[in-house]
Amino acid sequence: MSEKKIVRHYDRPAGGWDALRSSAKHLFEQDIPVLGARTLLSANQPDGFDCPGCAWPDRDHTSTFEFCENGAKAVAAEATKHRATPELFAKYTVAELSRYSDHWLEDQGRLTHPMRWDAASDRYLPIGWDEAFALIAAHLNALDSPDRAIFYTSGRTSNEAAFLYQLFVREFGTNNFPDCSNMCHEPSGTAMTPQIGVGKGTVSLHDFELADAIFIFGQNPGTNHPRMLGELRKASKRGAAIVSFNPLRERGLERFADPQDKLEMLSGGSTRISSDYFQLKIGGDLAAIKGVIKHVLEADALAQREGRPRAIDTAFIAEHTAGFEAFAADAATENWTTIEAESGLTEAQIRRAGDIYLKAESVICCWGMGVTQHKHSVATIHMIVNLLLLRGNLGKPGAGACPVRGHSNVQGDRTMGIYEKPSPAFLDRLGAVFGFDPPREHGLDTIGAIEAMLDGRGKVFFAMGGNFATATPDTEATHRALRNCDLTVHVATKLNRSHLVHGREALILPCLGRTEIDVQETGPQAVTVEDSMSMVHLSAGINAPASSELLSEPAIVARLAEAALGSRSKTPWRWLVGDYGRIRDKIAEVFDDFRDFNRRVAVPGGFRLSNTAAQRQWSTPSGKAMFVAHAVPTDLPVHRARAAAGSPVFTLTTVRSHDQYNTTIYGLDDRYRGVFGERRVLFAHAEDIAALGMKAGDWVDLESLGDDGRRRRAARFMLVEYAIPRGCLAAYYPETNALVPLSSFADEARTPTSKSIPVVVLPHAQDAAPEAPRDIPVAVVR
Ligand SMILES: Nc1nc2c(c(=O)[nH]1)N[C@H]1C(S)=C(S)[C@@H](COP(=O)(O)OP(=O)(O)OC[C@H]3O[C@@H](n4cnc5c(=O)[nH]c(N)nc54)[C@H](O)[C@@H]3O)O[C@H]1N2
Ligand SMILES: Nc1nc2c(c(=O)[nH]1)N[C@H]1C(S)=C(S)[C@@H](COP(=O)(O)OP(=O)(O)OC[C@H]3O[C@@H](n4cnc5c(=O)[nH]c(N)nc54)[C@H](O)[C@@H]3O)O[C@H]1N2
Ligand SMILES: [Mo]
Repeated sequence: MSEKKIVRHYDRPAGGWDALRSSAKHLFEQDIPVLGARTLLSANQPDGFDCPGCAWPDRDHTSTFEFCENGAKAVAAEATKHRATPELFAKYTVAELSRYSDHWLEDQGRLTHPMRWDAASDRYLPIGWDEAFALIAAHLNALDSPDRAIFYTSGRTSNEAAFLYQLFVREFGTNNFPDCSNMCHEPSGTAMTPQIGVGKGTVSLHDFELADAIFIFGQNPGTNHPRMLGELRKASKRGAAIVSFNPLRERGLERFADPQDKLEMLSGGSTRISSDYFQLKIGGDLAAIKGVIKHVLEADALAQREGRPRAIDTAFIAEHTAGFEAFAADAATENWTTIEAESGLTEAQIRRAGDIYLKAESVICCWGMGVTQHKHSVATIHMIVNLLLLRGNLGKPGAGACPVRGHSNVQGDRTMGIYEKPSPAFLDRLGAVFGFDPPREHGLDTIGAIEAMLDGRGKVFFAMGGNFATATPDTEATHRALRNCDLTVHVATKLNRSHLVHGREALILPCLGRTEIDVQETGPQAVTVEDSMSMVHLSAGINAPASSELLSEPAIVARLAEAALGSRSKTPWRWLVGDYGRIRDKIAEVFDDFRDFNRRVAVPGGFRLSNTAAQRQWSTPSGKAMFVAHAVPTDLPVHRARAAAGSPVFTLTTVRSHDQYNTTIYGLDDRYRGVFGERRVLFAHAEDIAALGMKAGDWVDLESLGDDGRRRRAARFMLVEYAIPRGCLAAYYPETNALVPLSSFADEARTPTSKSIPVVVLPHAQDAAPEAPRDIPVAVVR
């Protein structure tokens, strides 16, 4: 950990020697000798495990090891030699543990024993597995309705574990499946399913080799999908245009030195990534894209008048789409003044982006959290797809939609049925294969689950991974919700805040991680995962388990199902987990796409799930891909807060630093943004800092202005000058989650609006200081 707080300009490219140094440092801090880093070399290899870092696909799984700094950190975090044993829990009460920072909790290492919270001593004490399952079963079976129980999933869970988990929960009788997707790419599925008939991306890695232009909206691949930089670098080198839309200057979108390229490393060279970088306003994407669309339509009108070839793909539009006329008419009426004001870009900048789009024969549009965590996220994604449809950039080589997923198996978990709104056809099939009548009523999503726990409808909270207490919005409300439960249970690899914010009874169930050997009745097992481009492949751990007490996630589900369902269930739970190939055979019976699953996944690299939109078949009600019109929104919570408040209201976006994995804090540095040793920072434009009468280095508090009229506060952030548009601010997630009202979410998708929070900036009030987490030095060293 860096001890010094320093803010300085980072002038090097992303990647390079600093990336190698940083990986070595993180391995060292977890007491993993670099020479023994066999673990690392097995990431994303045909006979190794799938990297738990992100959902970016591997360039053919048989290639040599692809170096990725943040993949190395994710692997090191799991393969750490540190252990959170019963001795740790004996030493501290839960109240004492709660005073430590998330970074410290994470650093205690891998959980080794199932633990039960003891109210009398306020300590977690060891408990046997059978006893733990009996306790959960007793709680579940005492509920007056299965819908009183809530089953959360984070996105690292394998297909096999997820499939068994949803089966158990549905046999138990509920569709209450909040998951991390609800806070992540939910709007992507919500937008694309009715629009093009699939809720997933349509491109493969091969398309990245062919694209003439790649548009990237709201994504920071240098930190969150470092292997994507390799693809972008190659695209840049062969002359493809790479166009970034991002309010923040992100080094990874500017320049990259590939640690795998000897010449680049030795010469100190690097490759330019973005050919054009548009620093739009936070939440300005819809306006910007609509402007690009206007430009394309105007160019087409001009081409028609002048008798030149059309600028839009009229044949594609006629054959494959519906709604074009109304959509084009709507785009014509949107005026440039609104587009400029809401996007923060000039008409000339937008027209330039439009010209790049027009010049390219094949275009890929990628997007991440910068697009999905706003009130108008679904509309923005519709607009991205509209843009693609205009020139037939869907279902042709080098083109398509690419929502870049987060967690390494978040897409697979959904495919396996972790969804609160399952389709009747899926439920029919599941019921037929397993001989039961699945519940039909839709279940709770993440926000719905918090509301239900708050008002007493939700009584048992069970989490398959993740860190619900910290990842969710409205921290104060969420914590109250969890504490209001009769029982909270967390299946986890590492200690985190959610284990400390617990119900009247509480359990921590430690599980195997993906890097570890998982031995069941028929020997070592492999699991499967699905990446962001719908490739399904095997993953097998290579390390000895962190503790002999650990169970695998599938085994935990099976034993819990036996305890809770007893003779009610016809499913042979023990037999299924005896050999994960048996689970895969059942998956194949339920999902046509997984026919012959075991054989097809045995091939190195696995197989790709079918994607109708990529084949220009539109599984929509109309049988066509839909153009969907939306006005540029001018009445968002931020607009309303601005109109109502006297003082200047900023739009705050919450982002990941380079040293974190969601709520897991690996370290206190954010190298590419030039911040070291401090996470409580607030990135702001120099002129905004001056206008506030403040200077860089000053400490401030943030207050959000929610539509519910309540002011939520997050205290003590250090101002940092940054290349960001005026009126916009950025700070890290999860320190700022307390500012997001539970009632503020994306239309239709209900994703918390973590990327557009109306806030005011106040001088730091000493009395508002949160109790300083113990491992962070409080004095400012500049
Ligand atoms: N190392 C590492 N890897 C990860 C993760 C991690 O925490 N650490 N998390 C994983 C997960 S679950 C996910 S979902 C992904 C997340 O990966 P990303 O989608 O890259 O996530 P963020 O860091 O939240 O921020 C995205 C980018 O959006 C920009 N942005 C913010 N607001 C706006 C806006 O209004 N418009 C536009 N155009 N841009 C905006 C920010 O400046 C930032 O560059 O990464 C996955 N991979
Ligand atoms: N303000 C704000 N809030 C956000 C976001 C944001 O950008 N801004 N991003 C949102 C997004 S995109 C996401 S995906 C969510 C993430 O929400 P979550 O998925 O709930 O959170 P994580 O931090 O990824 O979960 C980390 C924990 O998972 C456990 N874990 C790790 N590996 C395993 C495993 O193999 N098995 C099991 N059982 N447990 C494991 C460890 O105990 C670790 O502490 O947060 C969301 N919240
Ligand atoms: Mo995510």
